[in-house]
Amino acid sequence: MGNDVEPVLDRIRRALVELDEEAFLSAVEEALQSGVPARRIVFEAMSKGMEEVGKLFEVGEYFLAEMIIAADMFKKAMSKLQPVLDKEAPSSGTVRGKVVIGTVEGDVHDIGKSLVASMLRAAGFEVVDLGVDVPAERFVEAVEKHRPHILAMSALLTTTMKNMEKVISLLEKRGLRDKVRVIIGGAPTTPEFAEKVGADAWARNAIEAVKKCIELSKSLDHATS
Ligand code: B12
Repeated sequence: MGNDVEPVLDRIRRALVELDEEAFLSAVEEALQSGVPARRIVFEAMSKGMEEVGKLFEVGEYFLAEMIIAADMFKKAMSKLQPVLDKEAPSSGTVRGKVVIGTVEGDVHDIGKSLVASMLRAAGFEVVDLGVDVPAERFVEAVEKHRPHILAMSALLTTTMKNMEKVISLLEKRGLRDKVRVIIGGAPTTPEFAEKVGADAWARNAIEAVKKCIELSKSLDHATS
């Protein structure tokens, strides 16, 4: 399988951008049937399509309604893709540690956060998903309660990403900062921002997030042994 996969990935991306649900879902099905890896469908076609939908919104060509339709289409496709993604996971069976994850206060974007959560589960992490619009206090309570190895935060808005800093300072205040590794992500975040707010890691997408969380859990093993 080589470049012959590109046309179907391109059709998936375009159908999502054009909000053509029927063409989109059937192209996803067709790709799956012909053996295209689910992760390529999600990351090389669907995620790119969502970025384009965002750009169309930004320039005023699409409105909130179109973003809602696109999100709904994405979720419908995920219900078919998720079981396949789980099977494609590199190392199910190994318990790698616990992660508490959520989208920060003021922010209801959950597609990327949920994708990160499910790929972490598939890779062997126990994941506690706090959902969206999670206040700093609730993140910190969850760290106290679940004692995770890793706290993962998502933000999709430039106006909400600062809430990650709030969570990290609250962890410090409660004396919990050195008990947990913090990873952040989401479209407006960058490695520089992660460093600035005092997070331990940043990842561009769910595939990288799994790699970084594996590294973080190893670094904790060293720290505690
Ligand atoms: C779908 C969508 C929505 C949907 C969300 C539905 C849902 N259930 O999630 C709805 C319609 C509700 C929505 C609402 C709004 N949205 Co919106 N939305 C989008 C859109 C088009 C796609 C997001 C998405 O799902 N992408 C697909 C997933 C797979 O990708 P992802 O989220 O980026 O996640 C990946 C990585 O970022 C990373 N990641 C994500 N989280 C984490 C966490 C960790 C720990 C790690 C390591 C990695 C990681 O891994 C993920 C998987 O690979 C984006 C465009 C964009 N470029 O992101 C705009 C976008 C984020 N939205 C935007 C805006 C402005 C809004 C609204 C304010 C619009 C309005 N006027 O009301 C509201 C805000 C609502 C709120 N309070 O949160 C802007 C934000 C601009 C900015 N810079 O702040 C964007 C960028 C669009 C744009 N270009 O203008 N939106």
